[in-house]
Amino acid sequence: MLNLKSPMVVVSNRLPFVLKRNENGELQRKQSAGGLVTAVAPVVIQCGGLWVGWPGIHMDDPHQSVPESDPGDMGPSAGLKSEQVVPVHVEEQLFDDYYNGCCNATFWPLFHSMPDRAVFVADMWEVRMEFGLVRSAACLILSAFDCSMLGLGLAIVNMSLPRGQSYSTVNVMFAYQTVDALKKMKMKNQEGEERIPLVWIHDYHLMLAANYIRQECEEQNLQCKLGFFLHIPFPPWDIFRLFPWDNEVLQGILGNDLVGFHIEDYCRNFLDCCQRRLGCRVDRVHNLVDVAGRTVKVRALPIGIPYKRFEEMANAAPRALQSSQQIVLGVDRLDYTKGLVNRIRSFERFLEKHPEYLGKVALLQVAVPSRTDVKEYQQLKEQMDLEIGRINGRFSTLNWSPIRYIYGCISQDELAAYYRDSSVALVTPLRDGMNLVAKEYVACQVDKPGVLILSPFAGAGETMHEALLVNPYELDDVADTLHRALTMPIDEREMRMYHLKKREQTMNVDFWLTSFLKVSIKTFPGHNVIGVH
Ligand code: ADQ
Repeated sequence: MLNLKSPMVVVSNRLPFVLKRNENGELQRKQSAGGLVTAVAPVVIQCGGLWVGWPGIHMDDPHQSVPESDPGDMGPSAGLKSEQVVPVHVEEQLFDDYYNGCCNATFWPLFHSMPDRAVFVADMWEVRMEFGLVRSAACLILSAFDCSMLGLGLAIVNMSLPRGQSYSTVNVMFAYQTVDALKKMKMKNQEGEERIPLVWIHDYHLMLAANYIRQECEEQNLQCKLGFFLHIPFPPWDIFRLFPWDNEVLQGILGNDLVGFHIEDYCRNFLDCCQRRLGCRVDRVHNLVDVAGRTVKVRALPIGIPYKRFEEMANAAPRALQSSQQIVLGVDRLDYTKGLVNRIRSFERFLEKHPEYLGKVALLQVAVPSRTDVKEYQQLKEQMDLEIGRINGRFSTLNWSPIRYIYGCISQDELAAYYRDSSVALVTPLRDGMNLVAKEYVACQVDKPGVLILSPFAGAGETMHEALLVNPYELDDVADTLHRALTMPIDEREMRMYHLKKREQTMNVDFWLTSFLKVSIKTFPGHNVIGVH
């Protein structure tokens, strides 16, 4: 059980829910159910903390407050009171430039070591504008919002902020809102003890926010500690240095006191970059970086899943797959990093090599629509449709098709049943920070266990040693490994799954959160800000 003495302020691109309008036009919360929200929201609620993020909707009146959750809402962030939520309203065009332009068109492919897909446009980044100027502009926008002068706010966005400053401007807006909320927080508890808030910034959307928060807090004589967690890989120096403004990103991340990555490899990459690009003194034994008179702690903190919840869902869910065929399962966001096209081509290769499986095995691919307004993602969808159509056209019979394809979101219960009832999970991203699907599959093996096939290019490949590891670029390797999985004796499956389950059960999402907080305590000695019981 986690019990925080000091408040935690989570800063992430999105709030733990999105706002939607109901048929009467009223705003309502729609819960997000990801692992991060499930683990972190209860802690924020318990310690009277805050969650700063984009509400998922562009509001006509940004002055409007976030509604309380519906009375029947049982989601993990339902207990988060309206005053604990700090929505960051960003004008539509600016948000598009920042999110689709810089975050998804530049950082996402680059950090996944796919530089050919990355767009390096000065207009989308350019951060050389003095912090003071960016801040003044952002503050002007926000104060215009405060006065409900939306028209003026938007005019300022269009006039004084060339599109170039989208990433830094939005980071400043998040920082400004965070500091504004910190100002209103009580810094002492009932016993008169100091409560120094821990600000926990998440992911590649907000890599510059820490220094802005730090500077603003110094100016306003406020205290806080800053932690950061990157959910995607941190690439090697040779890839990272392709980004023309690489030093600014490094300095931005180093604005934090504690920096967390999923695995040691990413920590090493980050330390390399700090040393080679910024010339920082780096302690590779203790994973420390010296910068501007401070020491930043860098840690591998692999994220886990709410294991028990998935296990319970798998135990309770009715049978989902009624067919007598064996199912090979893929579950992903439709993203080019997930290796979906390679995967279905590997399955085609498997059918070519093992025609005895025709009519007996099917690949069930569930793909959640993602970033659907981006051209590259639309092209991937078209490519998937074409390839699946081609393979199904080639092998299908009257009663059987080799690939079943669901393009959409499915409920967690249904997902748990799919995991449980599949013989094999094919988790073969070309590159992935961690990959939670591999872990969820393991948690749901409550019946006769299936086999996990996993790419070593996912962070999960670092620890899930009992999975069958395959190179997703080698179609024959994947096809042969799939054959091995389908013919694996039950005792080997049980033995492998036993160890996989044991590890994920322990290293679940609460363990991840506790580890982060424990490192925070050690990072901020003397402040005694957090108690972990
Ligand atoms: P993602 O890239 O989104 O996360 P992943 O870790 O696989 O990737 O998580 C996907 C989540 O979406 C899973 O919880 C899964 O259950 C859910 N999901 C997938 N398909 C679904 C469907 N059709 N319907 C409903 N739910 C579906 C980023 C990084 C990862 C990192 C996580 C957490 O890219 O590498 O593991 O953050 O840090």
